[in-house]
Amino acid sequence: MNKPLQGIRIIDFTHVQAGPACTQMLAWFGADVIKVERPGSGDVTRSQLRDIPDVDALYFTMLNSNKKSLTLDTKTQAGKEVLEKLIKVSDVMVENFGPGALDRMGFSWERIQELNPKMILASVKGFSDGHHYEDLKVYENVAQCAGGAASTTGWWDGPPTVSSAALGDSNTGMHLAIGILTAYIGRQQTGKGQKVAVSMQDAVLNLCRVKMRDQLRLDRLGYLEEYPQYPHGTFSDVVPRGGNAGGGGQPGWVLKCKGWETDPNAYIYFTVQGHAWEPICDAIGKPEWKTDPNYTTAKARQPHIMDIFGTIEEWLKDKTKYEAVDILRKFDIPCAPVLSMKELLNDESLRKSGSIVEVPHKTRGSYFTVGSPIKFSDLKPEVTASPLLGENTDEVLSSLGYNGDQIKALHSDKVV
Ligand code: CAO
Repeated sequence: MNKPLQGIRIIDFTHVQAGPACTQMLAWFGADVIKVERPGSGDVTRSQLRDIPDVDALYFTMLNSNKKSLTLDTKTQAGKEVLEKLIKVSDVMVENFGPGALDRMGFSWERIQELNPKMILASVKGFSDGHHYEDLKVYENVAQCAGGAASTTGWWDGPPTVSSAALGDSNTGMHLAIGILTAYIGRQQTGKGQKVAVSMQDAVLNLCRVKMRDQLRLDRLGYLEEYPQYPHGTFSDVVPRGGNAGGGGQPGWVLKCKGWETDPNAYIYFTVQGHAWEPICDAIGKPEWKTDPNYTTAKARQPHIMDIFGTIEEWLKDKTKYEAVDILRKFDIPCAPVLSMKELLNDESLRKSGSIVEVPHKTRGSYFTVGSPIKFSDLKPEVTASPLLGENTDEVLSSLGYNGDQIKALHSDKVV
């Protein structure tokens, strides 16, 4: 079966994580993604955090599967000519260089449009065009701090805290992928390409929207009833860090299970869903709470919600996180074990669904990586290995009309 994005040619001028995560996903769904890399070194992640000497690092392999690699020094005249030819026959160019780098290279949006008016140019930057920080280079944690995630994550008596989920990087890449596909559909209507840009700050903020909701509520009310600070603590004029609080309308907390003293992940997340109160009482052996007015409504429970969680922890003392979830699932209580990366890697369901896949690689042997988190009824994305540096250089050059001698000359001049 043809993959839906088959026939879409993407120049992948990306590096590190935000851009590569975007183009990898489009490659999974069938796009022909050609990663353009500096000769000799390539994407910096090829050599960052290596676990095997001289072999592409897992940092690179997990963000660049299903792609081709073209080495090209785009600062040389001959390199620019190759890139121009490539732009003329491609649909999309994705880049996440520092601010102004593409312009300095001679490929401004105006120039790209001259070369190919149908081209979609997709960019990731730390901050949006015209923002007072638009000149800043940005990495993951910088974006988490600038987008509101860090100030609202962690403990109220500790510093702002970043998440290990790549809210700044991969999340921005996912936003960009939606933008690219939207522009591509738009092009089918207008015949014209357009520039698509996502800033890492905006992408983080978009995911932190409930915290903006809380700021607006705090401005009006002076308190936030679902936060651990309510009703016994104090609120300032900014959204506080709420620890592991539920954050929505349903209180929740991370609770200790059997073995927590030695196992850092012997915990479950437990949610007190309003309409599931009676099943909760039955599950944890507290049937008397079903009729006690101190417990029957969410409002009545909130002032002593931490004591309620303490009682549930007592109940969890002799149960592993898996045993606990197996009991609670029978009562329809939203919960899950806290899973370590080791447990996730060995999770049979994730392997079966293709969310974690094993991929053969030319120099590494086989390696595990994430597969598509998006599942389709008529498409099974297959993950293939990331390319070696320059693995497809000659193939791409000859598809652009370069003959053997010309390709040889580009190699000997170190243009490719
Ligand atoms: N041939 C020749 N030159 C190349 C090239 C190639 N194939 N590919 C890149 N370059 C050059 C660029 O032209 C640029 O040169 P100048 O600065 O002289 O114009 C340089 O390499 C790349 O610069 P950079 O600013 O992108 O790289 P950096 O390592 O200094 O910064 C980063 C990295 C990520 C901070 C920066 O790229 C950035 O802010 N990107 C936008 C935000 C982003 O995506 N961040 C997330 C990264 S994932 O954590």
